[in-house]
Amino acid sequence: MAGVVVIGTQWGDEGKGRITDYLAQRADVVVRYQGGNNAGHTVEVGSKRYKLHLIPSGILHPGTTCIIGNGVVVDPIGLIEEIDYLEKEGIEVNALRISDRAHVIMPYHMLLDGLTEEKKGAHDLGTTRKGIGPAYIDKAERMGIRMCDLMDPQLFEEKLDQNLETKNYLLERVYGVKGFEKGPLLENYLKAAEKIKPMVCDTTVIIYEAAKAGKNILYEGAQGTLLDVDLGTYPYVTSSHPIAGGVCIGAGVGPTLIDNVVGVVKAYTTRVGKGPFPTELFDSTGDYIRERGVEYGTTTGRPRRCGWLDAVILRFAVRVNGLSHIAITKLDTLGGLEKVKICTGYEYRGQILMEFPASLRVLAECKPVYEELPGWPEDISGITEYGKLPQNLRNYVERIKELTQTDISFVSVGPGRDQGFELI
Ligand code: 2SA
Ligand code: MG
Repeated sequence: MAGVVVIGTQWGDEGKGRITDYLAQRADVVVRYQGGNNAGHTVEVGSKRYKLHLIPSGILHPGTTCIIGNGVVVDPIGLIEEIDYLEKEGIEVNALRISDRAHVIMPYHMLLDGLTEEKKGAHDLGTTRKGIGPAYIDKAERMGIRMCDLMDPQLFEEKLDQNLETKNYLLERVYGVKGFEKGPLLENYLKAAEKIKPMVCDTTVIIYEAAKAGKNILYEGAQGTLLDVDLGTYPYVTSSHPIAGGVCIGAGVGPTLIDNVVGVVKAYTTRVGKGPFPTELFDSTGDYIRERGVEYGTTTGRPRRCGWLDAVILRFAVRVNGLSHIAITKLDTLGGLEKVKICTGYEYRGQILMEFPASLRVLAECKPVYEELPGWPEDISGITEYGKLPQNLRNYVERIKELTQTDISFVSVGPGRDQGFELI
């Protein structure tokens, strides 16, 4: 396995948590490299369902070192809540490490996230309001507070003073809302710092040494390719790099130490938040998929927009991530439909586009060109062998392989650990 990256090929929620959980059985180290607690990964183990936001899914495997890398933005209060939740569930978190270079999400980031969205009115992005964008803005503007700063009370106070000066100016003079008082903020954050201090370190050393020792390292992406700030459907994107290239920067590891990139493909497409979505369904099939697939945001509870699988997007994801393999999830959700469709190209002003366009104006005008395949009405819940799954389901998988020219390494037909099939 060596260095393996798991990324989302669509707009997030492809079931990466499930695939990571599966691969984590063999991993020594699992690393999150971007995003923050805007992510929502659902993993089912037996009859238990775990919802993770910031902590790598590898935490559910005892003995696996879990790393929150430098490219992640960390809300320390949210992190402690997640640690407490896992501990209450009887999960050990001793093997969690947090990069001393990771940036800290502050309460003013969350407030500004909401205020900016409201100010944008009809042009809002539909963010999770977790402060992700504003925290990455501060990082790029070189105003951010990092974990290593938070661990040093005096330095933290200095940085907080500097930040509150500009943030309170913005909040009070531009948005007309009350700014933050230093006292309670300082107290809460220093208390949180004390709790997470034993976990904060230079995580690049752990990763490098593990890679050199031939250990298995899994890099767990959050969100998806089309939410990447450079390659996604900008501006309807998140502020980080969910694509495979984000691993090098966000984990502090060189490309020579990465061996494989697995792209997770949900058997259909979903999106939360705004922005064009060519294969979106507004009819009862869309509702059928949403209800059967429980397509509601893990973090915000928002209903997800649902549509057919889009091979234009998949080919784009294969290219920009250099995918070596594809893992297909949630094929069971499409069960019961008489016919299923795959978009193979876009019709745009009388032309057929085969590549995903940069301009959202173009994308908004694209009409999907579909091919139709027969569905699989059979009950597949008890099937434990890939070869025993309905022929039509396997044909659908085969068609994805042809359209993407990429090997399918894993197929899942349910959330349970026994409902997945390794194909290679
Ligand atoms: P943000 O909060 O700045 O990252 O929002 C910017 C856009 O990125 C989208 N985004 C997501 N899309 C899918 N899943 C995400 N995680 C949660 C989940 C989301 C939830 O697993 O369901 O619970 O609603 C996620 N995080 C960010 C977001 O919708 C914006 O379009
Ligand atoms: Mg999710």
